[in-house]
Amino acid sequence: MKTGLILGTTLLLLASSASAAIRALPNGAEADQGPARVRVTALSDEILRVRFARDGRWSEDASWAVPADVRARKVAVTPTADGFSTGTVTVRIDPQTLGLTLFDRQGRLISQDLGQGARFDGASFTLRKAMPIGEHIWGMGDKTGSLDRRGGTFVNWNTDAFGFSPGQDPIYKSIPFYIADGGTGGAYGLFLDNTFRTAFDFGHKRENEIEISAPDGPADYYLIAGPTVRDVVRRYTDLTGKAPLAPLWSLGYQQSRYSYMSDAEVRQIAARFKQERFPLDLIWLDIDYQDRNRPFTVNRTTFPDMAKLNADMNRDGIRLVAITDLHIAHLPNQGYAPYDSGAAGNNFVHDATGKTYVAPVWPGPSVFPDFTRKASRDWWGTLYRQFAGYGFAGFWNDMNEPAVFETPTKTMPLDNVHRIESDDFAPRDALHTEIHNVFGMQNTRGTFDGLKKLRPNERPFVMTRASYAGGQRYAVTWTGDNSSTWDHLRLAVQQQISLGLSGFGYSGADVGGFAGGPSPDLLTRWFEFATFMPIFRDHSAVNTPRVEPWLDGPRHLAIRKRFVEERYRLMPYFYTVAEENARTGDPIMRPLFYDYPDMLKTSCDTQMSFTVGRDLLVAGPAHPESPQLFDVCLPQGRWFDYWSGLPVTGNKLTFVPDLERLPVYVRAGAIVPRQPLVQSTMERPSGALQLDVYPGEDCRGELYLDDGLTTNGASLRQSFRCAVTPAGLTLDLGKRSGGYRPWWTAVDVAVHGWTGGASVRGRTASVDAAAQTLRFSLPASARASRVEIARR
Ligand code: NBV
Repeated sequence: MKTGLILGTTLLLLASSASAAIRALPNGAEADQGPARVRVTALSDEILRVRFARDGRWSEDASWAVPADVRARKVAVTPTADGFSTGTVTVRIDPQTLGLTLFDRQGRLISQDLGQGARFDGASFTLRKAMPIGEHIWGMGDKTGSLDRRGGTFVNWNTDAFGFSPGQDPIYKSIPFYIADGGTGGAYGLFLDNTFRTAFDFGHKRENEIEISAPDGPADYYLIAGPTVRDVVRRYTDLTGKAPLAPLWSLGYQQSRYSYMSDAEVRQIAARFKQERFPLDLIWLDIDYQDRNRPFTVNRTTFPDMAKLNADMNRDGIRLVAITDLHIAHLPNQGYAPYDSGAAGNNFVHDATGKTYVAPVWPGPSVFPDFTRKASRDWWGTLYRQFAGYGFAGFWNDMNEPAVFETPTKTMPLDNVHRIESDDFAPRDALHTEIHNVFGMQNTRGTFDGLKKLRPNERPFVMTRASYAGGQRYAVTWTGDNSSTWDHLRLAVQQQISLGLSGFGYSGADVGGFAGGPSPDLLTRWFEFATFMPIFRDHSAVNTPRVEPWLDGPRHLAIRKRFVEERYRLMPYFYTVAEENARTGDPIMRPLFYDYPDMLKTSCDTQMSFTVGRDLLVAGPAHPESPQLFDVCLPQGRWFDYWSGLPVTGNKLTFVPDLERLPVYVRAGAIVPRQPLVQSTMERPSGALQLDVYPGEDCRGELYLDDGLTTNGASLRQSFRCAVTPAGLTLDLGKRSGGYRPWWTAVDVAVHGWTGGASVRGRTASVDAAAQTLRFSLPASARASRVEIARR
């Protein structure tokens, strides 16, 4: 029985006699059931925060993932009989169970709780959501298995997983965020902001049901309405932050190995790249440059002059990145400054008895900075002063799950104590059970913030192995210690797509595999795929066969080089997509359904297909190791073959696998900016900017450019449009915005799919009939201009 409606106050009583009241809040609603209480608030029309108080008391309103100013966002809502509506969604709270149902404004179901809104049992709780038949589940970060998480069950616990198998769980990262795609009300996202060892079951235990559980910590989650997957990803990154635009060089080719042992060896590697004219931007220094594996030291015998090595490499267009593990060697009063300064500031994690926790890692007995204290992160940041001075371009935070040797748990004891003093957390002690999953993320935050202080105008580059939701604000990531198998090549595609949907737009996997040794064909294929992936780093373990690109003879080298060169030619497009990622959250490497939802229903096996931005589609064979014919399915609409520039007939093609070729397509309607080949992004391209125009629907392209390095420098933005007209084609070059002066003075345009003669601005233009390509040049101009192209 409805008992009352008091408008004009914050109290809206709509309870039946048997159930609790639903109280309206200016930005949401609250309800009680026994001692439990739920509060649903709207941060925006599409992002709702759901919090439970198990015994009437709210857990602390603080978060590592969602910054305080974001949590403070609110929009006014309209109270309804059993909940409220925002501009886009309606929430109903069942007063009996505190279960939530979310609808769009047309009344279509987005998400629905099963049973209680949250079931509490001691410190633990469980949430249950309906997962209608046909709904796909994406996200959850770097987890293995298939891209669609439906049917799977996952645990979030950052784990050093050397040589992990393609089904292993958990591995390095914890991103308790999924996207449910395919319900009647469109896609939604759910982010559980709980750092404990949470578990997600997507219909494994009970069909058509999602069960989320946590052993402890806040029942505090965000529901993000779509309706598209793109909407959800963008909003998830509104919530947890965008990955800042990384330096341009991070998109270049990167060479690494666990065991580049000396200055001389690094120089030899660099010289060989130069000799082969194989483009290269980065060489990574793994732990072997250090003195007895002690972080922030250099072995002066093997690396006598780090500053000179950096400077000499830079002269050849190569930058160096150094590993800096977080475990500090336990060497009291032995002149090892990282230990002594850390101990002086009480910066290390304590054990259960309050003593500094000491345990073995690479340097032997080690201590672990307490990254949950801002003061300790600040101190950690200062450790980079000398290395930044040497000229290292970026840093690599490994082992930060944290990995600990000689213990079956591979990490520190769960009752170790962290002293949180950060953000809007109340200063308090927290057990490792709570901090474990954010330890790596806070490690990278210390590194990132430290580098910003040391080089205020430069974009910090940090790569991390472990992280948590929101960690994309501080570091890019890679998938850890994979193996040299075809399954791992497949897995890398899946994991990197998934990471992109989970906020980490920049990711890489060790090309060729870390553990083991790839066959020549596997390494070549991996190069081909990695050409189109965000981070392209060839890396391998010590005591495995070497995998520098020239190692399998001239044929393989030539293929690998051809692909890497193509990536450098595509750099303007890549960088533009990277900037889009930083601004919008749209991943660099995307599943086909991101921009082409019809691909969810394709009959082809597309597990090795993805797009770079919206316009480039890589359609790799699902089983590149197999000699079997394979099918490529393209999304609705027309496509061009990227390599030949010719239009494709039909949307389903069949190929004979060929190691020399990776099928890549361009959307008809794309305008792709490219550049002349360079050997490193440090080299200024000489010649014209190339614009490849692929006429079709919604014809447009973008270009973003800046110095690739600094944070507040000038930039350049330009949009291009084209339209098919009765006479031929018009190409609009938009007005350039921003003050950055580009390297080109001319623009070479190639219009693909052109048959017959042509005149451009009234003058006869040259058409390559076999390639169906019309080419002409324009002087580069900052002003908007239109080019009329007529058929002749
Ligand atoms: O620092 C050595 C390696 C590194 O090469 C690898 O990429 C990391 O994932 N590191 C792990 C430590 C131990 C590897 C067995």
